[in-house]
Amino acid sequence: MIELKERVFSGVQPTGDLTLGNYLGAITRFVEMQKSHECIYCVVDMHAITQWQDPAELSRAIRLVTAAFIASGIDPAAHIVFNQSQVAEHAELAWVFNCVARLGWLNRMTQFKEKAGKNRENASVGLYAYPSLMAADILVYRATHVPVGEDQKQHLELTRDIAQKFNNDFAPRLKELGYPDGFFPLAEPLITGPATRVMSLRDGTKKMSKSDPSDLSRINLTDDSDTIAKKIRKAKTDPEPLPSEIEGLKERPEADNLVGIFAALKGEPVADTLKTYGGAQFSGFKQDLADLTVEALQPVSSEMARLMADPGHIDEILRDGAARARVLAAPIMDEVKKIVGFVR
Ligand code: AQP
Repeated sequence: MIELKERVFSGVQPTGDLTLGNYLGAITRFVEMQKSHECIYCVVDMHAITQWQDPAELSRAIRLVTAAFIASGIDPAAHIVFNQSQVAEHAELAWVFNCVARLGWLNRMTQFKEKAGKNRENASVGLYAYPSLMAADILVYRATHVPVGEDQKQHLELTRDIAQKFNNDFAPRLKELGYPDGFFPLAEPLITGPATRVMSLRDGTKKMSKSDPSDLSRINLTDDSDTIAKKIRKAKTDPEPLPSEIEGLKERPEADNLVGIFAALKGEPVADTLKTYGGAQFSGFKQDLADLTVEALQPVSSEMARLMADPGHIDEILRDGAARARVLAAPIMDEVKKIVGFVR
C-alpha cells in the first residue's frame, strides 16, 4: 500500500514564449507553493504536440519554459522540474484514463472546441484526449493540489471525475488492496491570486495566450523594455477616463484587464489602484503600467537569457528532475496495473 501525501503538481506547455498571463496566473503561484508543499513542475511537451510544433522550435521552447521556471524562483534541487516525455508513466496512465473517461465528458470540453475551431474533423486525436493525459500528469503522482489559471478549471473538474470513476469502478478491488477510501485523491484546483485570467491586450474578452496569432495581444517574458512599452501603449482601451470604483470597470473589459494587471504586479488590491488613477486618462496610466511591467519582468527575462546561453545545463536539470519524478511515478503506476488486473 502506498501512503497518500499532500503534493503539488502543475504544468506549462512549451508552445511558445511564455506570457504575462502564464506568469501571473500560474508561475508566481508555483513559486509560492514551494514554501509549504513538495512540488512537481512539469514542462508538458506531450501536450504541446497535440497541435503541430516544429521540432527545433519545440526543443527551444522546452528549455525556455524550464528557464522561466528557474528564473522566476522555482528551485529544481529542492523540488522537481522536468519535461513530461521523459517519464513514460504519464502516457501509460493516460491510456488507462482514456478507458475510464467517457466520450460525453470529453465532448463538453470547451478548450477542445476553441482549439479545434471550425475544422474539428482535422484536429488530432491527441487534442481531443488532452484532458485524460492532464489527469494522468496529476494523478501519476497522486497529487493533491494543482495551481492553475482560470482557463484550466474545466480540465481539473474532469480530472476529479476520472479519479472518482476509477475509485468507484475498482472499489471492491481497492478494498482488498488496502485502499478502502479510493486510490486516487480528488485533486484540488488552486485558482487563486490576483490574476487568474489575464486577457488579451487587443481584446479584453479573450484570454492572453502564447499561441494567439497577434504578438501585440500579449506580453512575452522575453520581450525587451521597448517592446513591452509599445505593446502597452497600443493596448486597446475605451475613450472614458479610469473609474474611481471597482463597479466602474463593469462592461469595460480592456480597462478591467489593464487595471487588474497593474494591481497584480504592484501587489495591491484593485481598489487601491483605482484610488490612485480614478479620473486619469489612459495615456499616463499606460506609461506607469509599462514601467511597472518592465521592472517586474526584467530580472526574470535577463536570468532566462543567462540560463538559455547554457542549454546543456538546462538539459541536465530536466534529466535529474525526470529521474526523481520516475521514482515517485513508477510505484504508483505499478499499483494501478495491479488494481486494473494486468499480469506483471
Ligand atoms: N491568460 C492567462 N491568465 C492566467 N493564467 C493563464 N494561464 C494561461 N494563460 C493564462 C495558465 O498558465 C498555465 C500554463 O498554461 P498552458 O501553457 O499549459 O496552456 P494554456 O492554458 O492553453 O495557456 P496558453 O498561454 O493559452 O497556451 P496556448 O496558447 O499554447 O494554448 C495554466 O495554469 C494556465 O491556466
